[in-house]
Amino acid sequence: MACDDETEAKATIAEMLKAYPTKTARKRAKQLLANDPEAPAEIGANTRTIPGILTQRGCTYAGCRGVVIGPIYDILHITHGPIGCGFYAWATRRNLVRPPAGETNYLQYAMSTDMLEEQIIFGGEKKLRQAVQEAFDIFHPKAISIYSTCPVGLIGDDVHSVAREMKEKLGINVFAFSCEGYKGVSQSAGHHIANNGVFKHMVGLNDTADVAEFNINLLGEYNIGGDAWEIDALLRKCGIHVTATLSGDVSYDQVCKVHTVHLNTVMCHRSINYMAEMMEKKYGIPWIKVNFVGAEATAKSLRKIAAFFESKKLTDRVEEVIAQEAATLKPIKDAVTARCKGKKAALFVGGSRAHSYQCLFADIGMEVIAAGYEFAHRDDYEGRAVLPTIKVDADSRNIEELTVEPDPLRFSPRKTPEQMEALKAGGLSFKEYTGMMSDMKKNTLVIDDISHHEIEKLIELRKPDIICSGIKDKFIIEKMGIPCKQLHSYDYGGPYTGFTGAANFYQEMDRMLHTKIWKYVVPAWMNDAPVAPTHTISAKAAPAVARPVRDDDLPE
Ligand code: CFM
Repeated sequence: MACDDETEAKATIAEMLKAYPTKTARKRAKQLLANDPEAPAEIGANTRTIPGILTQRGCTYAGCRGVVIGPIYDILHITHGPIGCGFYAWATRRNLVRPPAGETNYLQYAMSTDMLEEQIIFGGEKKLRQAVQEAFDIFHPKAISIYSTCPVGLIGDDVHSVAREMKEKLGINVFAFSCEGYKGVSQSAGHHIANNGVFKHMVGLNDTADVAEFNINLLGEYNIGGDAWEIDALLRKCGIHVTATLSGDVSYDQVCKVHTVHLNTVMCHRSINYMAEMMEKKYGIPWIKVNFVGAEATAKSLRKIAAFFESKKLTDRVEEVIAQEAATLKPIKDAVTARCKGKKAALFVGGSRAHSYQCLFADIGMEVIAAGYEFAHRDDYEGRAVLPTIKVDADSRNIEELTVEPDPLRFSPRKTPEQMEALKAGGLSFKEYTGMMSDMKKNTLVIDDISHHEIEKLIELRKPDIICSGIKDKFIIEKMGIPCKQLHSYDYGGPYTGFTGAANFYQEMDRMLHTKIWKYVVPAWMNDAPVAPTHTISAKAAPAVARPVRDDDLPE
């Protein structure tokens, strides 16, 4: 049966749901769909994970401290909470930095108030105050940022008052985030909280713009594996200046002047669309969605930026760079395409890359049979057009929506309404993201917040040649004989953005798909004697498809 067949897609979904209790199956059914690119169906997204399904998701603290603000290298980040939360935020995300000589970099440190039982019972504000003072005395940073973890919210420490008090006392910028892990259904809530905090406490503090003819910010790019460096180098070649990348390899001072640029470009819509919107309302900076993952996508994004500036000089330069880069890439792309064309990939990651990385697979003729996000919202799947129809539930109501007004002095639209209309008429879309589903083929599988069980079923029924995922399922997938590429950390690889990054990724896929090692992988459960003392099962009797032995495999 062809893999784009509707019956097969629905049968796969039914098979995935079969193992669940009725109520769980009913809830999960809203999050598993056979895709229709012409009319993306409503997907259940950004809702609570069903306990026990083994989610890939992270917590709100991870989204705030770990994802959006953590990469700002010269802010001193202090986790207010038990030591485990601080420890697990220590250098675990590969957001690389290369500060200019003489600049400070605190990213190698993990600072925590090391909250103990005593603070849980009697309150932790005193210890937080001491920690901020101690950190200041040792490091003298430009800014200190405080992050609340779950117990802080439960006992009610007022971290914001401590921040205000210490800001006044020390004379540096000190601000706090109520980003307790439980605050939202995933790390996505942490992104929103972080966006609000960056906007309130940093954006707008320095009005001196960089001197550049084409001056932009790159929002939602975190320099994992050096991705932001790759994009920056490419933009520089074209003559486009980046004031700040939020928040890959970026300094506090750069963030303070992000409101001075001509244009905001948004890479990861999920984590930072709030900031793009707020900057447009307050300062008049328009934003466009870009994607520098994939050669075709990169070329398209460069052309979009050039179109905004309406400069022949820039357009010509961009075309020249695209032609040069594409020519260098072509032999690699052709060689890899010849070897990988038609191979099947599945992607389950985050709130952005499950979509953007499909462009790289398309470049080399690979087929994406299934994809899903961990924590994205409906607009990331179905497109921003659905925003007004998304129901605000109790969980999203938990997160503050800032009321933003045009700045009385600094609001300055970068283009006149007539210019904007002309640009739109010419095909440039602003404030728009069409979502993942419209770019996926009909009847491919779309699965939100996938569980381990569903991944196992996908492998069993649809036999993808490679899965892109994260650390929580990588080794389960590989023990089943399927190569797994981590798309969060890149498994020590990368960069994968721009043209050079695309070449890296194509070659990595080629290596992973063609190494012979996968043939030798025999899952442990296919050979090992069962643990159950009263039953035996031989390798011969084991199921043909590799999966853990279940109760109903065993004799009565
Ligand atoms: Fe955006 Fe990201 Fe992602 Fe993300 Fe993340 Fe990430 Fe990600 Mo891991 S900001 S949504 S919260 S592109 S850390 S750099 S890889 S899950 S797909």
